[in-house]
Amino acid sequence: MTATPKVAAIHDISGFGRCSLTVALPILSVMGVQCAVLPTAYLSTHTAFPDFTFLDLTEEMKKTMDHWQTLGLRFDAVYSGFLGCTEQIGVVEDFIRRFRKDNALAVVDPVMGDNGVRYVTYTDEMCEATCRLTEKADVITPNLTEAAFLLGEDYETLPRDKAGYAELCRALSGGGVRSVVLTGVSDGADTLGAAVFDRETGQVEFALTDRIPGEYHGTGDVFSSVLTGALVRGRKLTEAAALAAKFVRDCAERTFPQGTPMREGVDFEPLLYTIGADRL
Ligand code: PXL
Repeated sequence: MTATPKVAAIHDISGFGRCSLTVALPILSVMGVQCAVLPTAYLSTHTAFPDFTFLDLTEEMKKTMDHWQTLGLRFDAVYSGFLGCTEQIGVVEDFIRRFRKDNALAVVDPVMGDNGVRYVTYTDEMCEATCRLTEKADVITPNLTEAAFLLGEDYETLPRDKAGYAELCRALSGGGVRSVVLTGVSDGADTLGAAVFDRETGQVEFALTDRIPGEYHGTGDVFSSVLTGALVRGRKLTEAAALAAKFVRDCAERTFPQGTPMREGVDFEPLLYTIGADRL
């Protein structure tokens, strides 16, 4: 029996709204991955709801890390996402330095915005620090908005074809030192998925599915969580991206006919079994 891999997930807890830790934890667990959580903030809902509450947990993160160090904990992957303030970017860098096993992966989802717009809690300073954090990563999972921020380009004028996405991936890879999974890409109206630059092969491949209507909140987190789980379970990057793209697509297909508000995310719970550890 091989040991269950351990991932440290560093994201906020949004109490309601299906994103960040409320998707990462169930997804990693069902995939047969032990998920330790280091919450960055507690919000009543994610930031697309009006009047959300926000509790920054930076001090608690630092205390938790000191405690975990006394226990000698080490992780097979560090997986970060939505952060609460600029200081936390340094805290995540410190976490990667202190807690990753040799050859462990640092998966950084450089969460900053979507649809060309920054999330309301993200400042210029946080975005600059997030760009710096991506330099410590083995794999980054930006959407097109975040890619524009990382590259200092205009979202509206980013290329929207396969050759262009391949160029973006290469630019985001920092000269090929990190793998890039660029999400929310399409090669026409009917497809959606990711462009994948694998630093091991130096190639860009695509993980596309048919496009289901709807723009659900938190699907970036669902995608990156499945990707991370599949990677620590030994899948190649393109296979992991294909599994993640299919799961998001299947969840959206199940959700759309229900007519639930997009901000409540995808109805992923009944489909968790499809990515269960026994199927990987
Ligand atoms: O899905 C990314 C995300 C995570 N956490 C919070 C968010 C968002 C996107 O809006 O608001 C709190």
